[in-house]
Amino acid sequence: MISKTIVEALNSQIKLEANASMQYLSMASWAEINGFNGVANFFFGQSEEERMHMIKLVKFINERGEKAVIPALDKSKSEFDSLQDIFTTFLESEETVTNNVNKIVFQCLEAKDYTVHNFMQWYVSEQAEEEALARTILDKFKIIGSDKGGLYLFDRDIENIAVNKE
Ligand code: OFO
Repeated sequence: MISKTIVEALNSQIKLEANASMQYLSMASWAEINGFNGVANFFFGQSEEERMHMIKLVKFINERGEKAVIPALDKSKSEFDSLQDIFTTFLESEETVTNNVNKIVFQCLEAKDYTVHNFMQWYVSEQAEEEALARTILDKFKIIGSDKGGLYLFDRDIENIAVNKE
């Protein structure tokens, strides 16, 4: 039995993962249209991952005898100024998700719900990895700036980052 507060908190996390999945799909589509196929593949992959994170929560809630709520989603951002803008949005999105994960972990401790606390540790690690990835990529833009050759090479190299992640 999970407390009502914790069920609501977990359901809020479903919405954030779903929002992130759609946001990354929107970014993948923008990159594809603008000729950055490497970045497009990267975000198609990220979008799938976020969907998987969402489903993991849905199953966990339902398997514990509670009810997962499949939410209406926020409208994703679909216009971007540049690749740097895309990856800034990526980091901001991950930070939003991390804040909610941390909030839930705190609520679990308050409620002495160590089972959900344990389940949420997977999300804590995942968020640390994804924020680090977003920051590493954004650091590269400090070197590249808007140099076209640099952006071309970046788009080629990010496919390797995407492959290495799997
Ligand atoms: Fe769901 O892993 Fe980041 O947001």
